[in-house]
Amino acid sequence: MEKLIVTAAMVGAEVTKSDQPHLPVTPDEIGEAAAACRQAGASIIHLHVRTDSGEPTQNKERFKETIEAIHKRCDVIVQVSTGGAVWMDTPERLQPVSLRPEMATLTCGSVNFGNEVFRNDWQTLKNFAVEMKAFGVRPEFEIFDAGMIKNAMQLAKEDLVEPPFHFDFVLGVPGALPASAKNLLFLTESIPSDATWSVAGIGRHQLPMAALAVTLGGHVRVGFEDNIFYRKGELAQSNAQLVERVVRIARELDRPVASPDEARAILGIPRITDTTADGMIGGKGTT
Ligand code: KMH
Ligand code: ZN
Repeated sequence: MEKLIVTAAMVGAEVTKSDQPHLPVTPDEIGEAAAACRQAGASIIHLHVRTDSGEPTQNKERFKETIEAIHKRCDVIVQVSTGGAVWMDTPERLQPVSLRPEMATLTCGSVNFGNEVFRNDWQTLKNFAVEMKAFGVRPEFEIFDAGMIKNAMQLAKEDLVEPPFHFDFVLGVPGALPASAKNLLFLTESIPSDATWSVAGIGRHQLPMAALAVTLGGHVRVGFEDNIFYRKGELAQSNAQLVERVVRIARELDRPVASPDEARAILGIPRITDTTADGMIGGKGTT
């Protein structure tokens, strides 16, 4: 089995400080939390950012400042969210892609999202793929329901995305595909055999889905975006605490954990060490 890639989804767009007092919000808080997750074994940070008052935003400058705060402290792969929040339109959601981060998410279809609808029609998918290709950003396909795999493969057929492909199965969102072993196996068997995948279980499903992925040879996403608890009735103390637990499980199961450079090799992302004119380290500079 490949080494295990652990992604920390530390912020998200929905959780508030009143839900989870340890939620990192400012660029410095996010930078510190990323360094702690890296120390614990995470190699990718799935990144959302917030305004000073804690609202989700896709503001390019805020992303730039936050990515700098992360890379000042550690060498993780930054994967920017293009999902943003459900009410955001395409231009707003796409803003951080022009910073040329190493990765960005690409949600592969529309889905009910609790009481809301997370809209990603076919034209939106194509726009996102074209933009990511133009800026040399590696997409991670976000799969909330089984039919979304077909859309991802259609993007490939139209040459809008290039292999190697990496999928993230987000399971257990109310209104989308439930988190179960059967569903996870079905999804893993529905993607190309040379693709890589991770799983993000929502809420109480985070831990069992992570343990399954460790044993099946997949990769894992944990963090407050998907789950704020350590166990039933007990809030987690930090994002790093959730990463540490997965790393302990992997260690017990003899699955070594990937460093950021090892994760880059597994995902086929070139290692870029340049410090660009505007000081971005690890990414590919800004426009
Ligand atoms: N906040 C969700 C509506 C992503 O980051 O790409 C979408 C989301 C997916 O979080
Ligand atoms: Zn997200």
